[in-house]
This record gives sequence, C-alpha cells and structure tokens, in this order.
Amino acid sequence: MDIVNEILRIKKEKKAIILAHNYQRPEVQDIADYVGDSIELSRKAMEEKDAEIIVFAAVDFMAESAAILNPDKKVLLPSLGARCPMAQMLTVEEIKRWRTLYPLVPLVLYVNTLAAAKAYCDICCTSANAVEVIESIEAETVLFGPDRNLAEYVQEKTGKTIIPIPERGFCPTHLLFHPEDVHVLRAQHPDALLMVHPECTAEMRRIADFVGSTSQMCKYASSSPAKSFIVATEEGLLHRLKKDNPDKHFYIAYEGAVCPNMKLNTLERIYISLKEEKHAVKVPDPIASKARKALERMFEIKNPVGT
Ligand code: 5XR
Ligand code: SF4
Repeated sequence: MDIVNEILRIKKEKKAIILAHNYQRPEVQDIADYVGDSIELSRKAMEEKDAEIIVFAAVDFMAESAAILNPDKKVLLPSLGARCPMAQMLTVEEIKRWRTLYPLVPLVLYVNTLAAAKAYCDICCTSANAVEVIESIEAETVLFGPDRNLAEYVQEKTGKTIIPIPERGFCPTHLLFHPEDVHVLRAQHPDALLMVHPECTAEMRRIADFVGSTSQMCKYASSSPAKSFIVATEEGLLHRLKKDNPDKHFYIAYEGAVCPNMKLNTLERIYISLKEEKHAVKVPDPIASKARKALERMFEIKNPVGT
C-alpha cells in the first residue's frame, strides 16, 4: 500500500482536510492542505466551508482551538499522547489562586493553554500578536501565562507590568537554545541573521537579529534580502523555510531542538486517524463558548502580521 496515495484518497472520499503545524515532520507537512501556526490553521479551517473532517497534525491544545472555532466539523488529533507540556503547566486551580490574589487585574493567556484554562481568561494571544494584545488592554498590570519568557518579552516591549503565571512556565524545546551554540554557527556563517522565538531565554533574545513567532519568521526570511539564517525554534520549521525559499540557507541553532510531542504524528498515525476517524476532540459547553469568546476577542485586535 502506498500510504501517501491512500491518505489522499480517503481524504477526498471523506471530505477531510489535513492541517499541519510548522513543527510537523517533513513528510507530514508535504501531504497537508495547509502548514502554519495553530491560529493560522484554525482560521483556514473556518474558511473551508465544505470540509467535514479536520485532521489536525499538532498537539492537543491546537486541536481543541480548532474544535472550538469549528463546532460543525469533526476535529481529529492523530496521536492522543501529543500534549504540549507547557500548556499542562497552567491548571485551572492555579488560575483561580492568582485571580484571588489579583481580582482586578486582567488575565491574558497564550493560546498554548488547554480550553479549560482559556475559559477563565479575558483574552488570548499567540506569540505573533502578544505585544498588540497587551497594548490593546487599558490596564498597566496584566496576569499572563503560561510562558515566562514570552511574558518577559512582552513586558520589555510594552513597558507594562506582566505577572507570569505560573511563576516559571516554559517550553522545554525552546529552552535548549544557548548563545554558545550560536557563536559557533555565526563563526561558520558570518552573514547569517539569527531568528529567535520569544519562548527562548532572554540571553537568546538579546543576541537575535529578529524575534518572532513561526509565522513571523517565515515572513521575515522571505522578505529579507539576507541569504542565510540561523533559526532558534523547533527544527520542523526549517523544512517549510527551505521549501518556501529554495535560494536561501537555514541552519538550526541547536541540532537537538525537537518537540517530541509534535513528532508523534507520523504518516501511519494520520492514515489510521483518517480511516477510523479518531481521536475526535470535543470541548464541552460552556467551556467551549467561554474559550471561544477569549479567542474571538483576540481576532478583533489589529494585527500587522495577520495571525
Ligand atoms: O511553540 C509553539 O507551539 C509554536 C508557536 C508558533 O510560533 O507557531 O509558538 N505557536 C504559537 O504561536 C501559538 C499559535 O499558533
Ligand atoms: Fe509545547 Fe514547546 Fe512543543 Fe510548542 S514546541 S507544542 S510550546 S512543548
């Protein structure tokens, strides 16, 4: 059996679309209808009016967001174990504790959170629009979770007081990048520009030529006159960067920068997911309707990069 042809055949037969996050394996990105960050993908799904099934090759919270924003479609997560460890770091109990400590302070949550957490926040943000979202809020002090590095980055950019909740939420993959490795690469490729994801440490952001989300990195690399780039985010993005810019060179800032959860989605799992229609992601009301409001508020914010 040719698994790629089989996937494409069942996909057509079932009116399904396959969405792949920028961190997916190359062969998964290659069979997807769209490749992007989670919010770009959820919006694509909303535009695909005829699709009945969405196979979301990513991690749990991303499929949840797609299900919340596309209540009429069946959203499938190919690997049940694909859970974002950072999203798990912020529980509803923790949110309630901070809300009690700061009852008048608005809560902004990164989309890398579970739907149950989103239901308690005032507005969501992605790494592409976090600065604009915080600026849109009148308050000078904001509770923000779960990524502490993104919180610090936003504080630097906006000058507001950002209280990180939990105190030390992090992405294990983005913490793998260190300036020492970049110095070695910069010596080998002196003309290369360094692109850093805001989930990386402040030391990494400080030496960056550009700080941004995966969608922003794609736009920056395509529009920049530079020919080579050192990339500090999950290594899956390099496949897309190379494909979109065949005349440019991309080097990962650390070879081991892999998100094991993202990589659980193999072609075999996507095939089974499509064939057996599993694992369906359902977010119960009223959690879904509350979380949807927080996501919709984010969509209303002016955002120069369109995510
Ligand atoms: O770390 C991630 O999960 C990836 C990412 C991104 O830059 O694509 O940070 N995702 C967020 O921006 C959430 C929205 O897509
Ligand atoms: Fe979560 Fe980090 Fe993996 Fe993104 S790269 S899904 S934030 S663990």
